[in-house]
Amino acid sequence: MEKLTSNDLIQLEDKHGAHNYHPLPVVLKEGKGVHVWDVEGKRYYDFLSAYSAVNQGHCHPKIVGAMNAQAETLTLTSRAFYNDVLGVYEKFVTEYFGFDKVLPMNTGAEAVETAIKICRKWAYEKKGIPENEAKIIVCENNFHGRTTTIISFSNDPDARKNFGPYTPGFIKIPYDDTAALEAALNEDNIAGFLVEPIQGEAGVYVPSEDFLAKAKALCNEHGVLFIADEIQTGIARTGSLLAVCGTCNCENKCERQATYQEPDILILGKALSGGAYPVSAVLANDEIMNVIKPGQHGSTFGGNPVAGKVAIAALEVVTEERLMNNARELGETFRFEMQKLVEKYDLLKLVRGRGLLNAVVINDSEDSSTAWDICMKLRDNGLLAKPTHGNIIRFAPPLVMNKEQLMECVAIIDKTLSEF
Ligand code: IF1
Repeated sequence: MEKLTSNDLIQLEDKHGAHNYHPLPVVLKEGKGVHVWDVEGKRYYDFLSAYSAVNQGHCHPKIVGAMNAQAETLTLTSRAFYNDVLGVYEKFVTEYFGFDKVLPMNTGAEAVETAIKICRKWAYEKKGIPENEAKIIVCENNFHGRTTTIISFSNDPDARKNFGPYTPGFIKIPYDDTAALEAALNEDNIAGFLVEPIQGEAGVYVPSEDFLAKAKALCNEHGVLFIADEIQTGIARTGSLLAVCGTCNCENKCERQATYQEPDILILGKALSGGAYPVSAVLANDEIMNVIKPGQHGSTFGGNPVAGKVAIAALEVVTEERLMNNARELGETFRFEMQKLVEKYDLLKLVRGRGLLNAVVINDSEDSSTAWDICMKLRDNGLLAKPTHGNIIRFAPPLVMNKEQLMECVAIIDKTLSEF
């Protein structure tokens, strides 16, 4: 079979695949660390990291090694039987994040759905909310996944239009608005508050320093579960193990620092596997997690041996390679350098973010193609990034990047902007 070019492969996807994405026109063939290569052999810096799933870098040898070894031994037993990996993984991950129990799933959306089910069941069986009356507070401009229930509480028209009828039982408040949260908490039958510690897809909105602490305290006061969706912000991306840790600079794991707002339910995904395999997880303590009894929730692949081994390796890499500290230090450097470009180019309006989850806002209208055009030029200059909504470009390289590579990327961004 003759070698397929990038265009051949784009045509294949266009003809045979659903058109549920509009990718940047680049066809990737290989990844290693902070780099990816296209079909023609051109090398790029990856500044998206598969939406923060590849925090540990592409094809990390320790993670791939763990996956391959388990894949040749036992890939899947289902939960109809026990296996020799799941319990070991469950102990590892619950101790790593400091919770009694974990419910293992596969994708982020499945984990969010699982958290919603646990929260509702807890509300009926522990809090005494009348059945089918539980309400969960969410934030405007949230992104928690693409299932019908999750898009039911989205306000993004693209994510929800013509997918009705919608799941009831959700109340929306503005993000980072403690007063609105307090008002909503005073309504009847509130079971939980589901929140992204930083709103990723909305455009990397970092809330006020005290928002999460106040939200957690208010939820405690009202007997409502504080549910943190750390699928994108977790696993060292924001410069600490979890974004709910606020400003703590944990060396290896989340010490119980003053700023650490322990969620009642913690939702993880993406970099939990380093991008090697679909692994997600819901963590909670016994008084919440034990509402789930045998036969009440599950998944064919949830907690499979490959996922367990991959996740252990992925989390060990975070600790061994001090990715929290690297993300924190490089993130500060990146925002400092981007601020200089904001002052240099009126094309850049502002830079914001925490750790290595950052975004720049382009000084043009939401519906202009400028952000896209800049990403196309960045691609030509060897750096891959993609706009989120309209005029915002997210910059999120793998957390294994070093300072020299980061400065080379800053130079690429500078050069690209000078070409506009
Ligand atoms: C897409 C971005 C979107 C997430 C948070 C749950 C999920 C995600 C905070 C669901 C997934 C992905 C999905 C992907 C693009 C990307 C994304 F914000 F990361 F950029 F869409 F908003 N909670 N985010 O970020 O996890 O089921 O995908 O494993 O759907 O286009 P999933």
